[in-house]
Amino acid sequence: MELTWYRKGTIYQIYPRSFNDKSGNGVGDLKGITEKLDYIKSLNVDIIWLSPIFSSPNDDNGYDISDYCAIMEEFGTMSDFDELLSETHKRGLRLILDLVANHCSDEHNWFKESKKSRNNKYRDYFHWVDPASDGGPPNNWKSFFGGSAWEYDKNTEQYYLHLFTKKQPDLNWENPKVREEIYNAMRFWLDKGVDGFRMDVIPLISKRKGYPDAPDFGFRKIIEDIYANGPRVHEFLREMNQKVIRQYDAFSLAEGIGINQELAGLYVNEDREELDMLYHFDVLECTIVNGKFEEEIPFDLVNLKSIFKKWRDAVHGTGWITNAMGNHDFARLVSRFGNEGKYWKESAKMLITMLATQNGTLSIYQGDEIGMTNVNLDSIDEVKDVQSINFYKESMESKKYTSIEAMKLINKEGRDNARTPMQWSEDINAGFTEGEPWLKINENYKTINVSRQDNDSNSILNYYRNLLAIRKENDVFIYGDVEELDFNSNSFYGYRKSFRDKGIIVLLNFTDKNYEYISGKGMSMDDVLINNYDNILMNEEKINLKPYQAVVFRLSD
Ligand code: TEU
Repeated sequence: MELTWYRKGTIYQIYPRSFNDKSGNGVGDLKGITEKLDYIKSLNVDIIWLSPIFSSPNDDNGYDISDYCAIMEEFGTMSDFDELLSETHKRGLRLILDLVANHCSDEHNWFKESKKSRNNKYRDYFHWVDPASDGGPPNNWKSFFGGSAWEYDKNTEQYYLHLFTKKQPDLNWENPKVREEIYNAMRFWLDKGVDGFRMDVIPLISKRKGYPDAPDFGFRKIIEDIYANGPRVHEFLREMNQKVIRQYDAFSLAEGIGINQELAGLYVNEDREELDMLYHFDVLECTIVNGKFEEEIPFDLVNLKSIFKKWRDAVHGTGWITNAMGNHDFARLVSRFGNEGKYWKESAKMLITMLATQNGTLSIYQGDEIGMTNVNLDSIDEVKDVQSINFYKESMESKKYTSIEAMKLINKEGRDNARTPMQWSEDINAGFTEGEPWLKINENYKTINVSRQDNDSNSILNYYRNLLAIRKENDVFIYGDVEELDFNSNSFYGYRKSFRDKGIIVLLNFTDKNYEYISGKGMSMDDVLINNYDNILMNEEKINLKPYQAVVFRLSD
């Protein structure tokens, strides 16, 4: 595959609400991001992805858009955006926006109009359906955030569909006018010079005719078979590609909810001209069976290896993916997959070494570069995420969990973990705001913060910088043939990669114990590209990896 800029690049995801607040209203803003562009550049990333910055009543923090071509007031103005974009480009970075095209806000003018009457010209911008014969919802679909996916409107006596909260009505993509509205919004931003879009829940845009009931086979499969991958999704995506994306030097990144390896090619095979890259969920969901707060399975390294392998094989030579292990919807990377305690630093560095050496574009999430951890919220009053709040309410109503148990689950898996404000310094409010932060700041900000790590050559932050610089120089990190080593080990992850005439070998200890890897053949201290410890205990026969040690060797030609 040709290693185009977006394939070679590293994506840095910003959750603007929690990044940096310049105005003092307690909410991060665009000027705050502009102020930190030199910091972002210093990470050696290439593409900034901004979670939604558009007008929104914030029921789901911007994933409920009320005007696609206006900036959320709390975040600043359009001229702040223009400045951010031009300063981003000045530094040789790219900027992509988060396009939420499956649904909008119920406060969007389209929906307000649509609700007025059955004859309103915006009525079929949405999925309005008659009640079932018993007066209840048209089918058994559940919202991702709890309860029925249908909301009744007394005035017009029909239900509308909302796969997320009831303030996020699903748009009706069958209607060509809706598609044109979305394309126009995309053009508006592309004409300003943005470099592409991350496309929120894009596999959900085409609904199944007649809205068939979902069989009772677990939420994950329901997503795949009933909500996502609808009959016209590929036609819509091709149209979007031809009419919009291809007209610009831009790329599209699909949030891959409901897309498994068999279906991946249909979305991202290069010759199909639909989407450029897939952000798959399997790593993020590797311990989650059927959605948040439900039964979890323990982390299993062999399973993780097979996920990476399957995805690599699924798109090899034909399409492209990005790999991520954290974002604004999941618990913190190091808390979930690493070791928050004694080996916090080592495990954070090991995890990013693994991700940065997988085939595909690398996506990292703000704060992971300094090893930010999960937060402890004391009571439901401190919880801000609508998914967690709904879960709490439902748990209290159904008495499935006590309040203490529900809070425990929220603190473990809830989305606020990843949304606490960025920890810049030891100053008040972690240097994030001079106002009252919209969400609690993690109490550990005095020890975990950017300013402390900036000048510490041994910090997680400087490890990220170094690793990403090395990745830029070594295409074999990004792409190549992979040979697994000791695949069945649940403690050790190792692989040899080759691309063109270059090769590397990656050795990762996933435990807090030493691990002896038998064979030091072809590996020499002179060929170490990166190592998260000061030294390596090795000889010709074996390498003794320290807890969470990660080493990448260059293989001699
Ligand atoms: O997420 C889609 C999505 O699948 C999430 O609901 C995810 O399953 C869940 O958070 C994991 O528990 C996207 C956005 O990333 C998310 O922030 C939005 O809330 C959602 O779409 C609706 O727009």
